[in-house]
Amino acid sequence: MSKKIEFLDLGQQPLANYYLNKSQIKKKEQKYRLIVCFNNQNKLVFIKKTFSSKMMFNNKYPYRSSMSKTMQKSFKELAKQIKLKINPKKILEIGSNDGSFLKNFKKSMSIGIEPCANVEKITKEQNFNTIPKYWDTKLAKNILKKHGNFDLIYSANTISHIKDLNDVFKSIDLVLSKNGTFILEDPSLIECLKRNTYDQFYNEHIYVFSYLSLNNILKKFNLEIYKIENLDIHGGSNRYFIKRINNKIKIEKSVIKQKREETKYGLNKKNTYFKFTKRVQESKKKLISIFKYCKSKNKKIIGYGATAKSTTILNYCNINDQTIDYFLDTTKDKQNKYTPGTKIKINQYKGSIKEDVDYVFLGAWNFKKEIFKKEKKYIKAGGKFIIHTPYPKII
Ligand code: JHZ
Repeated sequence: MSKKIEFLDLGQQPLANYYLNKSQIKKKEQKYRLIVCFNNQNKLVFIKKTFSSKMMFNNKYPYRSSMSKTMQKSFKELAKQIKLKINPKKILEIGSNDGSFLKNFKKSMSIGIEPCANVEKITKEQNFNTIPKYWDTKLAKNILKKHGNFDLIYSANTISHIKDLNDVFKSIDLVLSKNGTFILEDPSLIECLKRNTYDQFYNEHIYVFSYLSLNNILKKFNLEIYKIENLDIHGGSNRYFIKRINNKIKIEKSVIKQKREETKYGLNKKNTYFKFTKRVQESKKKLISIFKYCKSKNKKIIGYGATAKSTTILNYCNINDQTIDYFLDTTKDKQNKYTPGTKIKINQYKGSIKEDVDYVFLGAWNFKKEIFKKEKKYIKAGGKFIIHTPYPKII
């Protein structure tokens, strides 16, 4: 019997990517209770309250995948691998954002689907073939009629954002060619639990997938995973290579390994999730005590990378503009706005941490390596960061 178990309550939260204008900060924001659940039948981990795609992904969407060198490099390397090992004739990308992946392929062979018209426009302006629509069976049927099947479909950080997974995979089944590959990339549940990154949960991340849960869903559509790459991207992601069950490609060892690891860790058991909840509650206490300690010493704290993820942390731990003076961020559409719920100003990042600050809260902790490389001068001068994963500390 299907059973949904609520295991984590992250409190009242605003919509993660809803950065506020100055005129909006005095107004009441829409909030919801962020509760995370586990389905002990199909092993899916998901958030209880969801919002429509239209509400989350529209022509005001601020996220750009091109804002990090790490992402650009990852897309470039994947494109190289695809050309070498799969050599597709036609590529479809679901959730193409600002074209960071597509730009590695010939314009004539690729199509990008991106429902956020303001972001889609960026890729279209570079003469890529992009469609500003949501991925569903209606669109899949139209694409099939107009362009035929695709031998490669790629989707990074998008499928976990779509509520109706049955419709998602039905649509994939419609357009994927007989021997085609669907590459799906999303944050990894086991890494989220190991690293205590509860901030992977927010309104856009409806699901955080494991191999165990994905495989259960894919079976219904005669699809299966034949290879898995564990990536460090976004704090630990998995890249799943998916094929039709009757396609004879060998299932690689990486799949067996992932299954073994997830089972050993207990991703199929509810107790694992309740243990995680305890760690998250401890993490909250510790992070609050670090901020309190810094403030008691009259230290200046700023934030670095106003991420969607940090919306969860800041609101769950009640950290607002009384604690963090402002955030620095490279994204134009976030600058001069305020963080959702906690109303911390976001300033333009000007090439390095130039300000006289004592501590920098790392909102974009998933790009720690890239950021530390950039901020050598600040670190050399004794500058410190506050980070919440795997446990809150000053580094
Ligand atoms: P980043 C978004 O989440 C939303 P976020 C979405 N739901 C998702 O799944 C992931 O992306 C993929 C800034 N930055 O990538 C840029 C600097 O300022 O962790 C971004 O605003 N300086 C679709 O928002 C933010 O940090 C830098 O040097 O959690 C990073 O956001 C770097 C590297 C980034 O995703």
